[in-house]
Amino acid sequence: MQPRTSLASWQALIAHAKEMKQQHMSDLFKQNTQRFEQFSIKLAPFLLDYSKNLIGEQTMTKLFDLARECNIEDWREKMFSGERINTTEDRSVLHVALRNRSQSPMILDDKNINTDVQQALDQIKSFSDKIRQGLWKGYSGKRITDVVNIGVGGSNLGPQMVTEALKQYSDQSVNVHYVSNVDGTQIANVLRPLNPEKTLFIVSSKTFTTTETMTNAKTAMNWLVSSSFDESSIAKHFVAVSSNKKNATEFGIKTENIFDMWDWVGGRFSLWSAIGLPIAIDLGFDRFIELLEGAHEIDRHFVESPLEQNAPVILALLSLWNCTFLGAQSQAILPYDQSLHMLSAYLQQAEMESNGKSVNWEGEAINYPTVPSIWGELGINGQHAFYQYLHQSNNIVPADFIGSVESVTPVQGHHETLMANFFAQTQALMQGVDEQQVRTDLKAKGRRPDYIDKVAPHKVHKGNRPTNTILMKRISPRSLGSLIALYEHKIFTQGILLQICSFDQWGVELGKGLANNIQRELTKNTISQNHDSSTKGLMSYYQKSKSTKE
Ligand code: G6Q
Repeated sequence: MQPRTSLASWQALIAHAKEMKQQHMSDLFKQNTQRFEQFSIKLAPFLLDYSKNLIGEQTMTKLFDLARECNIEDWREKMFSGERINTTEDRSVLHVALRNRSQSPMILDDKNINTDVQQALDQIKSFSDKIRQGLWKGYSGKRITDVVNIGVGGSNLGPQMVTEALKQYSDQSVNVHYVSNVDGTQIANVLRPLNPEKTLFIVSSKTFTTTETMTNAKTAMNWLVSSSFDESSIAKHFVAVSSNKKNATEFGIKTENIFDMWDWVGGRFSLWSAIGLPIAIDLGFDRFIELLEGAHEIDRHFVESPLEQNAPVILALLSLWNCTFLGAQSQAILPYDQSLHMLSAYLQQAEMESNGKSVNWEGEAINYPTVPSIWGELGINGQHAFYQYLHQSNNIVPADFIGSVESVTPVQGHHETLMANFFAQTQALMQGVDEQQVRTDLKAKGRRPDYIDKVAPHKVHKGNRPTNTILMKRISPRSLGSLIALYEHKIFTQGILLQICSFDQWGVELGKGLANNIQRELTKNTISQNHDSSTKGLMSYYQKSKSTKE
């Protein structure tokens, strides 16, 4: 297939990148006092300032030319109209239908799937209301006080990230917990303070085959039955979210307790479906709908705005510019809002599982750098840890800074300190501090010339490090929905620009099968001679150490 490198706009960007590498952003800001106005977008849920990137007007023109040569608008239309753009799995990609609040028809295989979505929402409402109002009783007639979501990856990260982000909106009528790790320590710690009579489990697994989730679910069932002494209690304490009803039923979950999922919703895009059940239980159904509405608002923006004003498209183009054309290899997500403390983990999955691939749609090798690795941490914590690397290492790490105008939990004197850091960091990453400035500052502090000569090079900050700033008004179900959808569409656009199948995850599937053989050997205390010497050596050490008493 025609590689992206053969496009005129791609070649123009390669040449342009060479020129731009000679520029410093602080000069660009001096030359053009309108940079902020020119390179920022104000939308209802947030402001996106992308002026602190190594870009000029020409850069953006060339990037938009590329977007047009890549037919971004046609691809967007294909996704929203239910074409099977997940070609390797032969599936449509319609998570946008889950939050289609305008009710415009979403047609899949000649059927309007809005009806299915509405039924699922009705089921979520009815169930979450019952739990929250104490009408759903456990086996001994007591109301449910604790809900434990058992799931991993896409069946965990989205709901948990949202629950954590919107803690202040929870009335705590029910406590929601998450178990994702098959390390027994996690489930043991979660269950220790809980009462089986008042605990309900949601087993979230699209495939209902994921070993880690099944193992945790079995442990939870045993925990319940060892208290109730009655297998029929499972019906009152277990529900499932899955597209594999057969497996869920065989596992022991009643058909009427199974919430549907569809193959046109990818795991990492599924928090808008019944996978979001713990969110609805924690916050109430109305708040869950607000989350969907916020996402829908950005869906409309993505579909209706011209590319030049389209926030997800711009974020995708800038990622491409920074990584493929300027050579950055990783990207940091740096929230300055405690609510978003799980955002980088969530986006790590969303972007890396979607676009961390090296062949194009036809399976041909891609011979140019594609997407960065995504990492990050709350900004303030990062400042006292890895920001050293961001400011002074030889590797340039583009970063998204995300903050809020208002805190959801205002505490006198805190927010201004937080936000002062937020603004100061992107300024410093952009401007840097040159040697002359360092020397002047040291001299002003009365330092001796020999000390200045010795220390000055260490205090130079080259600057010219790209950042995007996303400034939310306030974290709320609605604005969080918008923020997540912004990144979802960025990732979609990035995949199209790079010709990557964004909606499969063969690397994850590989992991799902890999451990099975070894697990059998570990259980039987044997080691296959077919393993390499390292794996054999490690397994042998493990097995011997287990049987050795200290
Ligand atoms: C997400 C991935 C992956 C998946 C988990 C759990 O897009 O496919 O993270 O969500 O592996 O899978 P199940 O929901 O099938 O248990």
